[in-house]
Amino acid sequence: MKRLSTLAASLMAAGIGLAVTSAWSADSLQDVMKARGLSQQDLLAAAKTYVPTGGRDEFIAISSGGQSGQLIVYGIPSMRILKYIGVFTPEPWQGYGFDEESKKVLAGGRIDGKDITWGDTHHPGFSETNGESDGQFVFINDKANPRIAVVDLRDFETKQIVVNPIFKSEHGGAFVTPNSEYIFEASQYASPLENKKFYPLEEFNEKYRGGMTYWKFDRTKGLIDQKQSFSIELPPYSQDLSDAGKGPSDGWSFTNSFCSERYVGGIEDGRPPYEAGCSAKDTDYLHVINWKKAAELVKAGKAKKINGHDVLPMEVAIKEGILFLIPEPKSPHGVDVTPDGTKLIVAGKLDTHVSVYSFEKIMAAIKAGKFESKDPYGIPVIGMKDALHTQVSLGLGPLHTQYDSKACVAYTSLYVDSQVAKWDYCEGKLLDKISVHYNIGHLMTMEGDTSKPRGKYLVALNKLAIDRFNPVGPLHPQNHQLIDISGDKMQLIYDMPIPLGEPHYVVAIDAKKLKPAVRYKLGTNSRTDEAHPDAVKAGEEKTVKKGNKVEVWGSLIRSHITPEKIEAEVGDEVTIHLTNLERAQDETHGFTVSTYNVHASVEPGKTVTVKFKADKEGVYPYYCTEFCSALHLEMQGYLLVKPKGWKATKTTLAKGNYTETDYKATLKKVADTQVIIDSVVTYITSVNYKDFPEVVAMVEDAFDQLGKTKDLKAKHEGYAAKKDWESANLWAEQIWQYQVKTADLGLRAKTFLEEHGAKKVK
Ligand code: RUQ
Ligand code: CUA
Repeated sequence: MKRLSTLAASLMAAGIGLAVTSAWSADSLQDVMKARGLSQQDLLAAAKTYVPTGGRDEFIAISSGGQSGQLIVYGIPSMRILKYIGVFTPEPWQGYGFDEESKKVLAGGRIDGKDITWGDTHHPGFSETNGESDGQFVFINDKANPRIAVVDLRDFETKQIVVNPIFKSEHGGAFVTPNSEYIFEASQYASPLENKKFYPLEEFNEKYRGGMTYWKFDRTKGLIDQKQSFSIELPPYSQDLSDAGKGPSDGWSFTNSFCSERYVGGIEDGRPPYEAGCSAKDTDYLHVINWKKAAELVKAGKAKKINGHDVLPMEVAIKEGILFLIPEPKSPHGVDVTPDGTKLIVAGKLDTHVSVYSFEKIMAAIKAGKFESKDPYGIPVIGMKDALHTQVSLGLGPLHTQYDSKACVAYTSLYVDSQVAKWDYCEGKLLDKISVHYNIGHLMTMEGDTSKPRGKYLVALNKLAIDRFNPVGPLHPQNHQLIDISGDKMQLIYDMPIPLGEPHYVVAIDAKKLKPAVRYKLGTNSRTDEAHPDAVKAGEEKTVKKGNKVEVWGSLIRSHITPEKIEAEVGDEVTIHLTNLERAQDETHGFTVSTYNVHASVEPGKTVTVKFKADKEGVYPYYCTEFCSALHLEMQGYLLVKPKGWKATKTTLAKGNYTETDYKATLKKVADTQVIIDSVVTYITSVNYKDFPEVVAMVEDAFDQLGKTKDLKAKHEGYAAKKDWESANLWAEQIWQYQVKTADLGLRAKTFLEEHGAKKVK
């Protein structure tokens, strides 16, 4: 108990005073520990991961969403999920795949004329500058349908999907060269590169091929330049994970392989199965490729075109001395270049050893022309002994390696042992081990695959969760476990269930490196980052009907959709462009039309288009799908789809029968609300609000809203003079609507200022 109270005291000293704060105000820290059965260890873990309300995480992780075809964004150390990003799969919240702009992005991923609306995402990779993550872009691959996507981190939206023109599957991507010159990917299951004609498995060795594709990244456009990209033809070994050289090894890339036996199964014909034939030999091949030289050879015209894409033939790569193999222990998985670029670590799944290769030794062997043999395709093979720095036995099923900020320290996942090993790769000795739950695949340290790892935390991505969470049926959540690696001993501090896909790999970046926008420039197509040709400013809204086409240029602002009705004839093609006119932070409006399968998420400044055929006569409400304001539910309208040649028989709308008393009551409400607004304005202008850009935006927006009431006073007074109490009352009511929005913003600004310690000004 004594130790306990010391711990409690120190936690309180560190500002984590459960005993004095609100949630369990009646309890002491000890009471809570007792009631919830928590140990000191648990409390420490909680203190290390807890981010108080309004607090921010130190690192941002972007994880593969596995078979969901999405990305998952979460904070470290809190492990709070911040966002899913639709990438290969439609994502309705963001309107991804339900508006025209994002449909174009998804269409970039069509294969053989077919929409492919899912993806098997594996390895996200940040764009890099000088070997460090720069926080500008993230790239992600699709293993099933070989594709790579580009996500812009200014708005966390997918901007491009490119299809690999010669592969049929791809696992070893997306890897990034130290200055994001190329994003590369390795094919996985060999297939004929042209793949237009059938070749039987009997012709596997001759007609099937593997390969590496180097996608040229145009940083200024933020897009992959498909014309400047190229591939290298490789033997039909199953190329796997890869990594780019850095520092001294910059210009080179390294790729593992398995099934270099080139076994093709055939249990149906009485042959041993795939898994036996694909792991028969003791070694597979590490591919060592000089991509800088390959790019020059392609420029010099040494490539041939396959499916319109530049492919450097194997013979050319061999002849020009840019392609080598090195044996590596049985069925390896990850290859990870050390932060200083001098070594690469390969883990052999079916071997307890982790092999540390020396880049210097590899270069020396190449320079001396010292090869032990050639593979069946004539590629020179460097002897394993001539390339190894050391080998260390770490445990069963080593898979992937990540690096610490401390020199020579690495972490390797042990799949079979369900452990993480911490070890020294310079000295070749084991330092520590920790158990994880269960069957770890990838692991990730903060910026741990870059030239400047940050240490601090490690995330274990476990393949099985088994008993870690409340059961939710046979399909279990995934388990990301957070481990504190700041001390000598690793400490497990958090279990995070992920309810989406199998997130193979995740990367994390210092949160300070990310600078996402809070709004778009008014009228932006967010998928191209260009001015949207169909954007409108307030007052420019219009609807045009031409033949069987109805086109609407509308706008959204609290709490109003312009237009309020859209009229069409059955069979018309309806196109609706919507611009969100808001400038306030987080004032997103959504838009949908009943039963037409369209949805848009329109963040401040964005312009979005939805399109459909009004193929059935009837009445279709449309509305805003985000609860954006007190009058959100009233943000509505009607699409009226009339039969051809329809004629109106009744031309007046139903009345509300308002009286003079109603009008007077509304005027009083308006006057009372103005008093509140005035008091808020007095407060805001009495402090240094101009020092808070967030507040300045809110204030501008609030005055915008209030500005709209200007002409309305004359209007309602005019109607009142004519004793048209219906119109007088409703126009006065409209003033109040704007006041409510103004007051809402004003109060938000006031709260913000109070919470951020605004100071009085004279
Ligand atoms: S995978 S568990 Cu990278 Cu797709 Cu290794
Ligand atoms: Cu706009 Cu709800």
